[in-house]
This record gives sequence, C-alpha cells and structure tokens, in this order.
Amino acid sequence: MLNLEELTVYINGRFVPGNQATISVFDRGLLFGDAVFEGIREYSGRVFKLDEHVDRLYDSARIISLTIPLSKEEMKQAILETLRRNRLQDAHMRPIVTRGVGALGVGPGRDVNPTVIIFAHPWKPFLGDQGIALKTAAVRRTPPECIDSRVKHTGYLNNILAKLEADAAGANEALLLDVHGFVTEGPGENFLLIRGGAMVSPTTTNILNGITRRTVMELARQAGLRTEERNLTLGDVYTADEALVCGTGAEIVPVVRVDGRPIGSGEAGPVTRSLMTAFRQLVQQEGTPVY
Ligand code: PXG
Repeated sequence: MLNLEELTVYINGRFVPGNQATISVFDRGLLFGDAVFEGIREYSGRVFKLDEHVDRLYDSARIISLTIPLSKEEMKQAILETLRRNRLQDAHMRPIVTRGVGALGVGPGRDVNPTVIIFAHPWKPFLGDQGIALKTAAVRRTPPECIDSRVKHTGYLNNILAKLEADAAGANEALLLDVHGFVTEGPGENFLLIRGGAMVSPTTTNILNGITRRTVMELARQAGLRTEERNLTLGDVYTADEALVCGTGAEIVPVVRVDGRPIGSGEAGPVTRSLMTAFRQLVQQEGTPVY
C-alpha cells in the first residue's frame, strides 16, 4: 500500500512532507467543490502531454472565473519539481487549484486566495488491460447547460455514484448517458466505439475533451480509420464491432460487455489491441523530460 505520508507535496509554493500537507477546513474546494484539477502521467521520466494538460487546467480555471496565481510556465516547473522531489520515473500527477479560503457562503467574495496543490505518486492503470464490462448508470452526466463540459472540476459526485452502481452490478466500470439518453463517457474515462472502419466518439459538448481520447483518435487515423463525432445511442454501442474506454489514469481498456451484452466478438478486438500497442510505444517516445 502506498504510504501517502512519505510523499512530498507542493502547496502554495512550498514542498512539504505528506503528513504535513494540509489545507484549511474553510477552503472552498472542500466546502463547495470550488476547484479545478488535472490528472497527468509520467512514463519513464517523461511527462506525457504536459502542455495540453496545463492548457486545459488554465481553461477550466478561466471558465469558472478563477485566476491561477502562477504562470503556465511556473505551473509546469512546479509539476516537474514535484516529480523530482519524489524521485519518480513512472507516476501520476494531480495539480488542483481551489478558490481557497474566502467567504463562507456560496459567493466567494472579493478576497480570494487560491490554493494550489500538486501531488505525484506511483501509478498502475486502474482498470487493467484485459477486457472490461460496463454498466449503464441510472445517474446521468452533468449536462453542458449546467456546467460547460470543458471544465475539469472537482464536483465528481454523479460520476462516483455511477461507479458505485457499476460496482453493485458486478461490472468493472460505469457508462454515463446524458439527460437525453445519449452515451457520454465513463466516470474517469472517455468512451469510443469502432464500427466498419470508423472510430466514433460522442460529441465534445457532452464529454470531457480527453487528452488520451484525442491521442487515440489520432492513432486511429494513422491506422487508416475514419474518425467522427456524433450522438451515440445505446443501440450504437450494442451493435459496435469494438469499444474501448481511455483516459490518463486508465490508458486504453477494451470494453467487451455493456449491460451484460457482448460487444462484437465479446473479446478485446484487433483494432483496440493494435491501438493499445501504438499508445504504449508513443508514451515511451514523447513527453517532457523530467530529469
Ligand atoms: N472523462 C472524464 C469524466 C474524466 O474524468 C477523462 C474523461 C479522460 O480524460 P484524459 O484527458 O485524462 O484523457 C477523465 C479523466 C486521474 C483522473 O487520476 C482522471 C480523471 C478523473 C479523476 C482522476 O487520472 N479524469
């Protein structure tokens, strides 16, 4: 078991031991989920898609009207330094920016002092690389009418409830629909399907525009597939040749069952397998060197 207390954590410009890495109980990140974050991966001493993740973090902050008190360059250096201080080669990083301690009511007031936290720890993809079973969750994804899908904020309660539903049903992961019944994504992964030489994704208005997803779609195009984005129904899913979920923490995972129904052959498909191989090569080849 990972001993979190042995990690060195960045908090507001300081590096502190994990057991002293504390923030105020009055922090708005805790009180209201008033915070944005990223999940980033390091492979063999290189950070994969660092610029893309930092850009998304700053976009998330901008959309929720939160000014991050560091330049993007300073944020990148803080992330890299967190890895170095922990001597990590293969790790997961989690920068989090909250609106800090402000007013105790819903309105943040004028005196806002954002809290910036970065932790990094060793990581193994949490869904493995064998085929997994998904369960459509009763709880729905937050619609873009309520909060823009571009914002990666810490309000994950419905995703957590979806995951609990999947656990209770004996499935490996949940699949969330939007409020109209179209397929969106997993609680921490994007969903893609493959049918007849095309890779199809739900539209980005309804999902997090995942960085792994964009990479997988690019690899699919390089492998000669067409890629498209459109509304997907559960019927599209049940009749797909192959399906997969992908994300920074999950990487690429074949989906072999959805709601108890086999997808395609009911085993990890050939296109997904070759994309997994291509992805593993890519993450070892590119990325920002840490050391
Ligand atoms: N959809 C949702 C809802 C997510 O939370 C993705 C898709 C995949 O996006 P990326 O850009 O990672 O390919 C996510 C990923 C983690 C972690 O520790 C990641 C997420 C959430 C919580 C933890 O990697 N989001």
